[in-house]
Amino acid sequence: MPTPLEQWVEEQAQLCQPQRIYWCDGSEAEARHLIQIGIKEESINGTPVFQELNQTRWTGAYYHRSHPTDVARVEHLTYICHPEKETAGPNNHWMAPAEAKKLMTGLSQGCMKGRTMYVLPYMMGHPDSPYAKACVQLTDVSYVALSMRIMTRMSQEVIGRIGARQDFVKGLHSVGDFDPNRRYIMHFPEENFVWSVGSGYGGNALLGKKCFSLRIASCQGYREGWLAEHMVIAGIEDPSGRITYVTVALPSACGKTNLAMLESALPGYKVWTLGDDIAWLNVGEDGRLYAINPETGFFGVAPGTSLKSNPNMIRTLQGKRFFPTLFTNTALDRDRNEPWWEGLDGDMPRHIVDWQGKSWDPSQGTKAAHANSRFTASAYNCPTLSREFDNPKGVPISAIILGGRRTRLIPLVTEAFDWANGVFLGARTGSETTAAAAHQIGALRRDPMAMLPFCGYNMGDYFGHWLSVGRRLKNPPKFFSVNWFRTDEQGKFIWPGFGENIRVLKWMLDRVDGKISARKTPLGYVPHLSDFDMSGLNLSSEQMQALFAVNPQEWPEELSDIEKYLNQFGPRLPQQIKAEYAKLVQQMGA
Ligand code: SAT
Ligand code: MN
Repeated sequence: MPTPLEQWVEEQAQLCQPQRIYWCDGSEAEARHLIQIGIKEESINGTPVFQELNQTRWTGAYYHRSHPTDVARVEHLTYICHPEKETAGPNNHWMAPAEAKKLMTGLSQGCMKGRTMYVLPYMMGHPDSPYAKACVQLTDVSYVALSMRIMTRMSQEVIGRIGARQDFVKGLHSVGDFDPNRRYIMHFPEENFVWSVGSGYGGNALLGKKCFSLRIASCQGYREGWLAEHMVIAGIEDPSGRITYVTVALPSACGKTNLAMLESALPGYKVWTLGDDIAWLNVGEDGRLYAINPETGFFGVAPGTSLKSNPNMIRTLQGKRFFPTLFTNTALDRDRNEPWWEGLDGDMPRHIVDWQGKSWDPSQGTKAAHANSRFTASAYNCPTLSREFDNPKGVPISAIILGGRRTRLIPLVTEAFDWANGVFLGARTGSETTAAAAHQIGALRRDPMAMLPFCGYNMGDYFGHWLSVGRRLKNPPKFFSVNWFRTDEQGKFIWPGFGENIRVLKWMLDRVDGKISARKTPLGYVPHLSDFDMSGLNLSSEQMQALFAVNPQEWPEELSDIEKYLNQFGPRLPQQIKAEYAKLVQQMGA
């Protein structure tokens, strides 16, 4: 008798008709073998799936060039298929499950002909964690199989763990023919199933990542009483050696990875990395909020990553412990056979090949690396990895930090008045858009808790769920908002960011510990300038004031935009959030 898993794999194989089926065991030997297959046997758009890079400076590094139309998440082709449209909410594209299955069945008929179907058994979360989930993804490209080995805990033991169960998390992925018109990412939360065709890009193809660990898992969390969030998890060690754990939500490409492995500009402080993208939050037995990172790797933006912006990431990328490290759509230094991107340290190489494989020179006015070019690297190569990384229980969280990219209005840091005010702060957060998804860059969009593209159900209910988790906590974390991106009259960023962000974290720790008071504004508490550690940093007091300014006369437009945004959730918007909005309006004197 085949197990439910074997039977499911067989059914998908009948639909997709691969030439062969390959069950992965997640071992390093297998990874080395798959690299060779990607170099010698598989290609995309006529280019081999992998190219070996200079192994002296970049141990275990391989280069991948995507199909030119396949460089980012496609939110307009991403659907959440609940039986009822209302459950998906105005924040999601919706399709009825039966219709979506019919469409996807048509697109998947024979889509793996002549190719290998890789079966990837993996855990999201440490296998010993009560919060972990057993999953299986099918894919038809070695790049995805290897990326999943880096990003998840892939092993054959998962198969035994699934055993006779039917309810394991399922993902079916094929790159299809890369036709953008035949590209869809479909989610079936009621069946723990993701079905993705037509793209090999991270967020569309590594189905354990945004698709499962955020969109589907957020629905599981809603049913089961926990939260799946788009958040960094980090430990901040103070000079006494005590470590305080925080989570941080920022939209894609706003510096989450840099923050997760920040190298402190303040002596005595140190940041320990637990995750750069996803946090699962559970109420622990002691009534505190605990976070685990379901992933084991970083899928980060390459351009701008340097020894200055993120030295620990550069060290991670050159790490030797875990094989392999992948670079996707960066440029190449042709002479040294090394990855290169705008913002990397050192002199510009003499001969650069751009992300599309063409010879490049700076006078062209184009970028050599794609703006959303990425690296995929194991957390086990990270020199600042927290010793709690594999703790099945996770770490207790003292602060939840929310932010976006705002050139105006929003102070460098504020502290919410209480939990409900913090959830409202999350609900009203907006951000100027970046290159991580295929849309206009620089426009303002509301992105509550940085979850807009990732919340798998109605966001009105999501705000209510956050409020209800808060009611179960005995010792709730404080909420903070951050904005590294405020500009001056000349349009220049006021705050230096990067390693200096530790100053903001330090202020938060002092607030969490009840060591200092703060100044009340309509948006929450902001620092007294005298409490904010500016030692060794050259910012004038006018600049500091500009960073923390809250000017009610600038707010009417923002307030009405927030109201318009929240109103789309109609009766699903919790009363408490409406009350928080009313309070803000009143305090702004609008
Ligand atoms: O969605 S991805 O995981 O590909 C990257 C991102 O947008 O954060
Ligand atoms: Mn992300």
